[in-house]
Amino acid sequence: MKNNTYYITTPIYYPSDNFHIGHCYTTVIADCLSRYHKLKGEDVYFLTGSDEHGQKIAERAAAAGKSPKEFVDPIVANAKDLWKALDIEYDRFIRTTDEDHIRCVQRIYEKLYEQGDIYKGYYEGWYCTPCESYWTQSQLVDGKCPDCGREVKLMKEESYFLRLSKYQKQFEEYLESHRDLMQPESRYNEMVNNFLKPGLQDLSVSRTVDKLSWGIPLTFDSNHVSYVWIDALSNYISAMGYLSEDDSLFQTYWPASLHLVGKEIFRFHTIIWPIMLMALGVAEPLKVYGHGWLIIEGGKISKSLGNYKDPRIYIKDYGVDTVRYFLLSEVPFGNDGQFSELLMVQRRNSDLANVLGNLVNRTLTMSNRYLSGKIKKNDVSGAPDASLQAMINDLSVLLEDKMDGLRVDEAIGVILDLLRRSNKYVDETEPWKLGKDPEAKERLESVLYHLLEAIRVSAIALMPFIPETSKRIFEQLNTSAKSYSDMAYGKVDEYQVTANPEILFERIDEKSIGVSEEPKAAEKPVEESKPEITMDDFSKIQLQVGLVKSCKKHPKADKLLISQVDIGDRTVQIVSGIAEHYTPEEFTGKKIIVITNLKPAVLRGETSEGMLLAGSDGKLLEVVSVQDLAPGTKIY
Ligand code: ME8
Repeated sequence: MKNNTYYITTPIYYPSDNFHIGHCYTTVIADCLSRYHKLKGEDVYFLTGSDEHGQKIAERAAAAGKSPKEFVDPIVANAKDLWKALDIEYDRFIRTTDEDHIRCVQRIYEKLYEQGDIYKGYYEGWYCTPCESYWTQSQLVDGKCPDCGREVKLMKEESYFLRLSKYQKQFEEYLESHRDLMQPESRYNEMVNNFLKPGLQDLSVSRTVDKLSWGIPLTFDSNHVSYVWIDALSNYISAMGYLSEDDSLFQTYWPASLHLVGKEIFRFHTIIWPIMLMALGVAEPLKVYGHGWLIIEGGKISKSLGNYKDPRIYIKDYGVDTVRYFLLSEVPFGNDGQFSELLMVQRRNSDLANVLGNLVNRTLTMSNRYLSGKIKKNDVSGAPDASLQAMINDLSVLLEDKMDGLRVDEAIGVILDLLRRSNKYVDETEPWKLGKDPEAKERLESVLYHLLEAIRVSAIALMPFIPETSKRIFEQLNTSAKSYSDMAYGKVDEYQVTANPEILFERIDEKSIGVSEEPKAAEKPVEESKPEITMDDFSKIQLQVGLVKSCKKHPKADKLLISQVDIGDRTVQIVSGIAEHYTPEEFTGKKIIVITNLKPAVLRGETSEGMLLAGSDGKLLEVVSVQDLAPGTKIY
């Protein structure tokens, strides 16, 4: 097992609607990592798919007058078409309605039930009959249903539970020596402080068929179907044939090298999933990476908000590699980042057209103009050669360092550094002058050879990121030296490049796209400065350090979070418009700065007894926080 293998997964997405650019983000990054490991000669398995059971899909199907399966089939077909358009090279697209998955999930329930890790109990909560939904006490608004505002009643319902609590200690011990499981590291403390320290509750894992019929039937109790996480998470091993007659994939590829997920489902993948596997006696995944969100005009792109275009429109307008390149390079991996069509076009123009495309085009044009496209390796060296050769030879090491550390955006950065250096090399060596000097033919050939080598090695490095472009570059260079071991200077003895170089990326006029969605910096309205104040004015504001003890979403407003904040001598409730930038889990445990003498205000039915300090440039928002000061400390 795990001999030169690499098993990578994306979440299985809900096909409650067509997939959007946020789903493309995770999937393109997973595809890039998968291609990178293949390039290095590893045996890779890449899994993606769809999570098709549950209340929401059942409801949407009913509203459309279809069965759930009839409802999701065209959405899944559409998703597969999108992945094709984006050059996603997966090994399997698993659907939770696939026969082998259903059978595996049933066997997992049976095994856990037989060994006593799933038991029958009662699920208790506040039930809203018209909405057919359970709510916890803290989710209620003024004691009523947060969705429809109607009366709720305390109901008790039979449910099976997974004994998470039994495994807490064993899991904590495991985690001590496997901190690598939770990536990036910053999310480790969040999980430990917010979920493990308060103690794990057993998890409800079934619903009775009268409440939810669109789930996997449990074989030991025909009155129950699976509910949410066991069904979904099991896909990572059901696709490998776990507990089936043919489990050769499982034997070859498990444990997963990397589960790539968005930060909002990190908890399920780093606590519930590892404990489930522990109970099953199956090895833990090696890493789970929780990445940030792509946001659009200050908010998360989401199916329910409907604030997005079909990503295929961008692919059609700008080409698949512009979209892939943007998703892979624009956002510091792990953080939230902005998506807009204008930013995508700007990135294409600045990196793909001006740096990569320009270098390839000018090198091929000069190769044809001065040497009929035939360039041999020679030793006639000049001053800047050594530094360019060193950069070419260092690229694979730098790339490996960034990719193995999952810093995908920085990996693109090191490739761009070589391309920029190469453009500078053209300016330093001035081949157009050498071309006019019959004495300098050999030096000219050496200069062009250096450039072709820089392009070739960069194109190998770019294969996982923009595979179609790399292919076009290899075709124009007419070279077969394109494997990972060819990433070194001097691997080609003689080039005969194409006589008809084609432009790789035309520059796109930024004015031609929907610029209204993203005003340029210069066009942004200038915020007026506030009038001068005295020290006296300022001293009226009481600023203190506050520790966020707990936090939840405002049940009636998507943009608001409600936090309980310890300010030393008391706890205050603060309602703030940061839900599109922080999950409640992420925010809990932060030490923030609070204005504690502000007159309380009521925001969408919830009292806010203060205000927190945060900054925003219109795209990103960051709450001001401190490290060591204790709750209640005054800020001057
Ligand atoms: O959570 N930015 O499915 P889902 C970045 N079925 N990534 C985004 C994004 C955005 N704006 N929007 C979505 C589910 N994603 C479950 C998963 S796994 C066993 C079950 C990506 O359709 C990101 O990977 O809500 C996120 O975690 C996932 O889509 C959520 O997809």
